[in-house]
Amino acid sequence: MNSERPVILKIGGSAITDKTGELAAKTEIINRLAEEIKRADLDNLIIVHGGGSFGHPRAEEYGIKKGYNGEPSHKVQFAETHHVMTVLNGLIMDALIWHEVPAVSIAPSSCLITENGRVKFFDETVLKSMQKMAFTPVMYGDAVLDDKLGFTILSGDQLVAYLAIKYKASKIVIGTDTDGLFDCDPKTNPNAKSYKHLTLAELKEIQPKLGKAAGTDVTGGMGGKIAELIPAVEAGVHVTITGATKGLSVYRALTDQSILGTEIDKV
Ligand code: IP8
Repeated sequence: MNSERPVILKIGGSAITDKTGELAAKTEIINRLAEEIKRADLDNLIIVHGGGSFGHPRAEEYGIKKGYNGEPSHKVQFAETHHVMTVLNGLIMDALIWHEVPAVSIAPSSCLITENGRVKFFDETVLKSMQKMAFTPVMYGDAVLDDKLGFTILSGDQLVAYLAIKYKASKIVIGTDTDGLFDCDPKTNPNAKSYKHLTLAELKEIQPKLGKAAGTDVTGGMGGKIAELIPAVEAGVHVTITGATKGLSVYRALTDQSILGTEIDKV
């Protein structure tokens, strides 16, 4: 029986895929992250990954987030958007299992329904049993059914915050493609200044200024992702944002060591 509060790791789609391409996985990074997750050896870890160049281009092209348009072909497009997420998920599962992490995939579209894009119903039965047996559940941003819209896109970040609040997570670790949050885009501005530590009040102040993603992102780039995390920070969950593309950052964050990145606390 596992009674520890969970750690929730979000692996950003921008870190594990090339978001300027389509269906372009960065398998070396996925593999190294799996190695770091194994090395961290956490009993109560929940992993959530993003869509990157798998989910986002399809979701954008087919207008999945806006909801069902009544055409039978739109349902096939919903199915395809969900399916490409399972393909990316499969690559991550391959790497985790290869590294002997007891990882089992849980598709959000099979246990969760939203209402106007917000989580309304979540059947936690399987997730809880997995946690009791110290499996590592792996979820992801997904195309999901929606009570009002027919279907929509659930971002991995909304899911992370939802799970963190529901299960009183000890912390959230976000592995992304930059070393934390910056005052401007570090990829285009060499003078970008990183935030080492932010309080909730400071986070709320900078959130509207945070940039859009490079490539297609139907869930709003870094600004949208941080907006989703704010309720978890409000609930007192510590958040660490670090670079997943650099070796050992995620391992260090998972094992409470100092990292290059941004630490966020309520006060
Ligand atoms: O990358 C979006 O998840 P995110 C998932 O966490 C899809 O925003 C299907 C676009």
